[in-house]
Amino acid sequence: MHSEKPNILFLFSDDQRFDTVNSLGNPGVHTPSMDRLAARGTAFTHAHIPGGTSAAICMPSRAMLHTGRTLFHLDGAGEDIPRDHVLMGEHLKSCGYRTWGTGKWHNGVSAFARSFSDGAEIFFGGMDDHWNVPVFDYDPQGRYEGTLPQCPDAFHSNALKVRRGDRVSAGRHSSELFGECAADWLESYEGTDPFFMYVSFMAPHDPRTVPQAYLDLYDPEQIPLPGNFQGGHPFDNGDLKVRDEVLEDFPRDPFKVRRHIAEYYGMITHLDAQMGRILDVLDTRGMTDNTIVVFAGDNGLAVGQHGLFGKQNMYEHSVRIPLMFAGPGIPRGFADLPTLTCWTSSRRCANWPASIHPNPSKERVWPPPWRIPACDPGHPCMPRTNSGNAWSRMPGSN
Ligand SMILES: [Ca+2]
Repeated sequence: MHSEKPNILFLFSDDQRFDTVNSLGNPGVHTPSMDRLAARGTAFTHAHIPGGTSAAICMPSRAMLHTGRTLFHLDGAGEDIPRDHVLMGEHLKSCGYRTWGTGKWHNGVSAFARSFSDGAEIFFGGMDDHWNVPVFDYDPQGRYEGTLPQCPDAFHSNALKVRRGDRVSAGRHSSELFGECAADWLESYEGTDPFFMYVSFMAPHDPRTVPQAYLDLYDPEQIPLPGNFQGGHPFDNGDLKVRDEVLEDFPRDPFKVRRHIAEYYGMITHLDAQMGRILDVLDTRGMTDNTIVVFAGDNGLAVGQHGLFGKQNMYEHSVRIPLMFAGPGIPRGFADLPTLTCWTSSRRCANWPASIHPNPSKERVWPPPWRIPACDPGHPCMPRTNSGNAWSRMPGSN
C-alpha cells in the first residue's frame, strides 16, 4: 500500500474566511478536524487570493489553484481551462498518481476530465441547493452531457430550468454527499499507485443550510458583532447590488448579521465533521503517515463586515483564506507567507520551511505587494477585480 511517493488528499472549502478555524484564533467556532490538521502540520496564517476577474470569485481562484497561474495569466476568468494550461491533476497523473475527484468543479468539463482518472458525485457549477445537488457519476470519456429539468417555482410558474447532471441526490446535504463518497473510496482503495484525492466541498457557500443540530450549536444572540460592522458600505464600490450583497436588506441589521454568522459557523462545523470522516479513514487504514493533506478555502466572505455580505471586494475578510498542510516531511507550526498561488513559485517556496514559527503571529503582518497601495489608509481608492480582465480603481473615501 505504501508508495515511495506520498498520497495527496486535498480538502477544499467554498467561501470560508481565514478567521473561522478554532485553533487559529476563533474560539467561537467548532472545527475539531481543521484543528487536528493544524496541530500536526503547517498552518499558513496569512494566505490570500488576489481577488478575481468575475463576480464568481471561486472560478478564477480555483483556476489559479489548478494551473499555478496568476490571475492575469488565466484564460478569461477560468470558466474553462485551455489544453496548454497544465492542470495539477493532469501533472500528478503524468507522475504516476491515481487521481480522483468529487464535489464542486467550476472550471469546465474538459478540465475536470483531464485532471482525474476516477471520481464520483461531481457537480459542475458555482452553487446550488445543498440538499438537491445535481451531480454526475465519473465518465471515463469525459462527456458529462446529462441534463435535469426542474420547475423551481412550481406554485407560480410553468417555467422550467435545466440543470446539468445525471441525477439529484434529494435530501442529502452536499457536504455529506461528497464527504461520504470520499471516505468510501478511500476505504476501498487497494491500488499500489499513490493517489491524489480532490474533495471540493460546496460549504460554507450559501444557501447556508445544514442539519438543525449544527444550527443549534450557535445562538445568534451570543455571536459577537464584527468590530467593523457597518449598516452599509460607505461608498459605491461598483458591486453593491451583486447577488451576494442582496442576500440581506439594507441597511444591514445587527441581529440579522449575527444570525447569518451563526448559520455560517453551522455550515463550517458540519463541513468539518465530514472532513473528520475522511481523516478517520486515513488513520484506520494506516495511510496518515504517507499522505500529505492540504486544506484550503477558495476565497473569504464579508458576512456583515464593512456593510458587505459577499466576496466581490478586496477587504481582508474576502481575500484571506485558511490554508494548511499536514503529512510526511511537513513541519509543525505556523507560517505567514502571503499568497495561495505562490505555491508554484520557487522564490516564495524557498522560504518554507525555514520560516515556520511555533505560534501564530500576532504582530507580523505581510500584506501582499499588490494590496499595499489599495489598503493604504491614506489612499482614497479601492480596487475591484470582478469586471473584465483588469483591475480598476473605484473612487472612494477613507
Ligand atoms: Ca468560493
